[in-house]
Amino acid sequence: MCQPGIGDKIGKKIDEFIKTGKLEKLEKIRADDSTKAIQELTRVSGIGPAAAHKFVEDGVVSLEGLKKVQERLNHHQKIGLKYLEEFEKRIPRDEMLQLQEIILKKIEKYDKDVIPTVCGSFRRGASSSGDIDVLVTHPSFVSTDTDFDKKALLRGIVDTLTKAGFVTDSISLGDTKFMGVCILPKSEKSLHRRIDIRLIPNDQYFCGILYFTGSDEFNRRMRHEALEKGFTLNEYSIRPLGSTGVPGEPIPVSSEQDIFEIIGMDYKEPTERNL
Ligand code: DCP
Ligand code: MG
Ligand code: MN
Repeated sequence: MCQPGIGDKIGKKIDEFIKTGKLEKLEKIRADDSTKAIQELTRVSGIGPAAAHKFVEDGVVSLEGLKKVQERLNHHQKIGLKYLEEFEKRIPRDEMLQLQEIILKKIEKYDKDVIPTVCGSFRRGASSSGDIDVLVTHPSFVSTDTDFDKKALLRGIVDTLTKAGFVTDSISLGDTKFMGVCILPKSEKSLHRRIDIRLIPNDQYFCGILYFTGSDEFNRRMRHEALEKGFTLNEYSIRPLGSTGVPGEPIPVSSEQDIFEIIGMDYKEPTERNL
């Protein structure tokens, strides 16, 4: 359909638009733009791909745009936006050691029976970490006990760390999981860091520590190895699989070594779990 003033290229585009109602090349540019926008928005802690997609659909396509619609952000996302640059910086090991010292000291002072362990990449000996993953347990908290006041214990720990000027913000506080923000108190140039504290029943502590020490790839391989030996392993327990594939009761364990032994694996130190 060549008309005077309309070249072959444009003519083809007009044909395509009339036939399909859209232009493939334009659609591709649009898709690229929204992929970029989604990537930018997911830099904010609390904004996953689904939430980012929704913002983009509504025309919010940049961090600048996001700042203008604060009222549409939930509490987690507000904190994520507030500390965006700081959360993107990794935590040097030297600072992790100082953060750990405060955590252990303050928790010990609050309740000497509470056992805290800093897990994640830090426990694997990493030279820097993305966040702080803390697991705590208490001798009188077992998974079968429904009377133990978990909420009071976790709240007590969080309050203590907040009063110390260590925890600066709470993202969420449940019965057994706190997500928040912390900083080295009285240190001028230190940054706000993401911290998670999980309260784990005593009988599940070692499966919890194993899981939250990672790496996630190491966990995948170990779970796979467990299955091959007829066990199912997760962050709570290790259980034998019967011939029908139905998991039995959790096997009692009193160390990480026990878990490796049950599976018939050589023990791996946390520093050997960097897969
Ligand atoms: N984990 C897992 N599978 C996931 C997420 C987490 O097995 N999908 C476990 C293994 C991780 C641990 O939880 O090591 C902590 O999760 P992080 O995301 O904090 O990962 P790391 O601490 O290993 O790395 P980073 O330094 O980035 O925080
Ligand atoms: Mg971590
Ligand atoms: Mn983490």
